[in-house]
Amino acid sequence: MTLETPSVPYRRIATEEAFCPPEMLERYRRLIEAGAVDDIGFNSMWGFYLSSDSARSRHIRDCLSDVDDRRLAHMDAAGVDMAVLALTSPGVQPMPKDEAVGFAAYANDWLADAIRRHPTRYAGLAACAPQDTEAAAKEIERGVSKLGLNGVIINSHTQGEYLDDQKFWPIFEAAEALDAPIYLHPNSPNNAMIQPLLDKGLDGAIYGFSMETGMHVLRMIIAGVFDRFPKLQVVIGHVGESLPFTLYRIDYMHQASVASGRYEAVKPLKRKPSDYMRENLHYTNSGVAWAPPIRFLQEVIGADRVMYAMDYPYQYNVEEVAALDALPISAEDKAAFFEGNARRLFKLS
Ligand code: 1DF
Ligand code: MN
Repeated sequence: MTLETPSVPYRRIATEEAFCPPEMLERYRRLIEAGAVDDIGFNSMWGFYLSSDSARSRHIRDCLSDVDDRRLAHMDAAGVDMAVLALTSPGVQPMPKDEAVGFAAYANDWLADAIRRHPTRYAGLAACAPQDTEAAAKEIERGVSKLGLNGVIINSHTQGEYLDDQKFWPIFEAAEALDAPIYLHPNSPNNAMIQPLLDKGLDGAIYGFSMETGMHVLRMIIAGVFDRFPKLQVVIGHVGESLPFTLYRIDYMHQASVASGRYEAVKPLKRKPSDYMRENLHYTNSGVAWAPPIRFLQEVIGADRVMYAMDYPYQYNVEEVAALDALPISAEDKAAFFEGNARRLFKLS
């Protein structure tokens, strides 16, 4: 295999790479046509990507389900040695409960087959259906222990519900027990928050995704998820969905809320919000091939928690890899970013 990008003293492992079995887009099409999903963001985004004739939409449709020649050629052209694949957002989460449980298992089997065909190029995350928490915990166990998957993908809210609700905590229990990280990937903002974003085209990856997912992580921290599951590791993309930039203010205002007793839901935590952000979260640069926020993350969080991601096929730009190869950081931090941190966290051999 010859890479078109220069050879470098590390392997490039991309960690937020989307796929889906072809049947999933067919199911999305049917659900949308039947008006069966009460989710404005889902209907808007997938209604568009499934019907639009734009080059971007066609690229997304063509690439998502190809985990053989086309994707490998794209990875080769970009110099990506290995991709950690995850069921594209919002995965099974908008589906009716029973359908979601069945399709998560199907998608995990499909993914495991792809990894078996290309074991040096792919690893993957297990999907689950939070709609049925007990089934989700079992599927996580099956995905990691039996299929050999490397973690869990959850595409943020499930029909407007967030994982800080204790009914979902068996999912955390399973992930923590298996030492399997949970990638909390964006979803469109739910119906209660999407309208003023949608009005100006801000609901998606441009801004709404980060708002929604950053809020989801904060809800989990505030609810005490990491006091209850201290070994749990959650991965967030898009340079931490912009959260680390406001870390000082989050600590300050959280403490102020606790001290003044303003909110019933804001109870004292064992540690500061920023402590969980440094010890229970890992971060990827997905979608952000830009040195300043990556270096900022490495400075305030730690270079051992910041990993490379491309966000294929939504953001496939070969030049971004060269820009990241040129990051003005130490050789050691760069190797950790592209390879070492992902190897350690996802247990890649
Ligand atoms: C988009 C972006 C869609 C990302 C995604 O999944 C996604 C997009 C449906 O641009 O519409 O994962 N992303 O992570 O940036
Ligand atoms: Mn993504």
